[in-house]
Amino acid sequence: MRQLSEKEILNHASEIAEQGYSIMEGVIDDEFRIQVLNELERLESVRPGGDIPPGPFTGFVTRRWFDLLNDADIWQQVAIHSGVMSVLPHVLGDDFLLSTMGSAVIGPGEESQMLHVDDGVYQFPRPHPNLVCNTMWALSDFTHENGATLVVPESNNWDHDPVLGEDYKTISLEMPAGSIAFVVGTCYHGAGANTTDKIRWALTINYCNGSMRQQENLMLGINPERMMTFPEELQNILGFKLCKGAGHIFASDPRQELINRYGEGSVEDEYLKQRNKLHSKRIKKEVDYSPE
Ligand SMILES: O=C(O)CCC(=O)C(=O)O
Repeated sequence: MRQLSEKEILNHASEIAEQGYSIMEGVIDDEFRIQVLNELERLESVRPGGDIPPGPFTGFVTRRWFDLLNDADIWQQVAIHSGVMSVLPHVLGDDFLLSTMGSAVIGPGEESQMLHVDDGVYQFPRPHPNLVCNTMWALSDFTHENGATLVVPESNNWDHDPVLGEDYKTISLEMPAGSIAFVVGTCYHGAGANTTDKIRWALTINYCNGSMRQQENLMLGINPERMMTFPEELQNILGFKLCKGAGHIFASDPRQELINRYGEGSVEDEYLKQRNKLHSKRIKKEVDYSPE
């Protein structure tokens, strides 16, 4: 992956602070991008249609796969993309965590998503420090027509969350395949409508301030023995280190106790053999992911 210069890192950080978003172009190598697309095709074959039932907020023809760190190893590399890892400390502080990883594969005919803020999940009054930063991975070109993410520039600096039914002036985050856009958790945004006959291929990889609860229950969802085989950088953002004293075991850094208990770990996890078989049961459950 292309390494960002210090100047680029600071530019992205200041754009995020000023306008709520910033686009990094040319940061996903083509080979890697194709591997991720192939992995999404594989997910379609084992968990067809995505991991959640169709719904007004998450979409009717949008495929969202979750719990990706229990799938192919490539997701471990996605989570610690070097450009993302170099900019996020300037947005969320040094102890930021991975919060949730998902796909956002928008099919033809999908309507635009309700504008929302990603840190709405915490219900904290604004203004507040940055709690969340999303990264939108363009695996295919993002255009206004195919549903590029819509943002309301500078809304990150407003003192309230979006009001339902209000008409906001949005722009489309148009970017070529291979780009990643940061969208800070206070910025009003949502997926655009896909009016084309082609799929918009994307990932949404979301990070949070180290003092916040992760949105996806990564520490319970992944077998600790399996986590021991992950790169250290990924272990850190899953919660293998302290954040200002929080997250300890025996009042110490948790990593040592995990090493004592699980050693080098193992990629074997018996449950993963049946996980995909439960897919159809899982998606029949009516889960409402819409913000309250
Ligand atoms: O897919 C997009 O462009 C935005 C996704 C998003 O904001 C969400 O799913 O919460």
